[in-house]
Amino acid sequence: MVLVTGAAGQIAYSLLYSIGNGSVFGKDQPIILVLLDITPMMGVLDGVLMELQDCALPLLKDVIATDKEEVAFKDLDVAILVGSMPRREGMERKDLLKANVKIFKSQGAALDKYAKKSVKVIVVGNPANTNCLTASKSAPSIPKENFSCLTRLDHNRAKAQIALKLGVTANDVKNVIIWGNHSSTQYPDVNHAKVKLQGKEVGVYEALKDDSWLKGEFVTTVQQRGAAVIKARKLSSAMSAAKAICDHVRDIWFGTPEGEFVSMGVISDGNSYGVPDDLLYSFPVVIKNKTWKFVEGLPINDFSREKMDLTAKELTEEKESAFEFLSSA
Ligand code: NAX
Repeated sequence: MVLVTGAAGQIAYSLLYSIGNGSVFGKDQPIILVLLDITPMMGVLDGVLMELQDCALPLLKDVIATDKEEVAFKDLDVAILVGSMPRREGMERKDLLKANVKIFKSQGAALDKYAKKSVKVIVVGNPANTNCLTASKSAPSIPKENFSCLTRLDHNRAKAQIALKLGVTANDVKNVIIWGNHSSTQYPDVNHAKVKLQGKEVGVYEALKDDSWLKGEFVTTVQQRGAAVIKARKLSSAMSAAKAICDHVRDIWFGTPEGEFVSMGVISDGNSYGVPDDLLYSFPVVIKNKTWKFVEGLPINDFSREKMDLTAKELTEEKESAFEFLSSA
């Protein structure tokens, strides 16, 4: 059982087909898809349901479309929480956070009550890190390690920028890191990244020989890529977001390749990379047997340290505001 929320939205429109055709959970894993959206979107959701049926996907055993949490969260193996309250013009950051705390508190409680205890929860809806933390805090019977938020799109953007610059494909670039918040304070770090050039693995700094680009334009391009897509498309990233969700969930399900790590927002333990305890922060992780572990012992230089602390500070502030709303909601 796999739930996608925000199922009538634009990311889901790309995502549902990939889940249904076996690109995420494998070509021999039958799937029941549950689609949740809010009541006013039920008409649109009906159209999505019809289209999914019309895809005639052999692995898709059933599709359930609903606006009820008690139906949507029942017996789930995986919950992909895409739906959230979007920022409207003139809306204050705090008001946006407050509206989302309400949604993710309610969905966390529904996970706690109805889903399997082994459920893997992936939060995409923004502010993704803090929404993920809110859901986890509202689902105390589910291990907090089962919750993660999407920073894989940022990770993929970083890989792609390096690949473009070197004239290779994204597959030839590995071990980039996104640290921190899925926001413009995130820090894309390629100090530990490698690129395959003429069959040999080389460090990205060594391969590019352009430190000022790597420390300047590269970082801001990745940080602001979401805004650049909105400006150009008049809509936010959807195809690339759906692809990143597939990468993220597939790695949880099947593990990361030997010698490679990926970025995802997970709960900090206070002992890793100087990040304060109990923050939902994006780290480099490896995954095996559906369990993630921090990549340990990477040396952090002063340039990185400063950027990692800055995004931690933003997340700490978001967390404090969210917790205020959480206790008063
Ligand atoms: P859309 O506005 O197209 O779709 C969102 C859908 O969520 C709508 O159908 C809406 O009715 C539904 N929804 C709202 N509240 C809900 C609730 N309480 N329960 C169930 N459904 C609810 O947005 P879309 O482009 O699909 O983006 C979805 C979310 O992903 C946004 O919050 C967006 O900011 C976020 N993103 C996060 C990314 C990440 O890397 N973490 C990248 C892409 C994307 O920007």
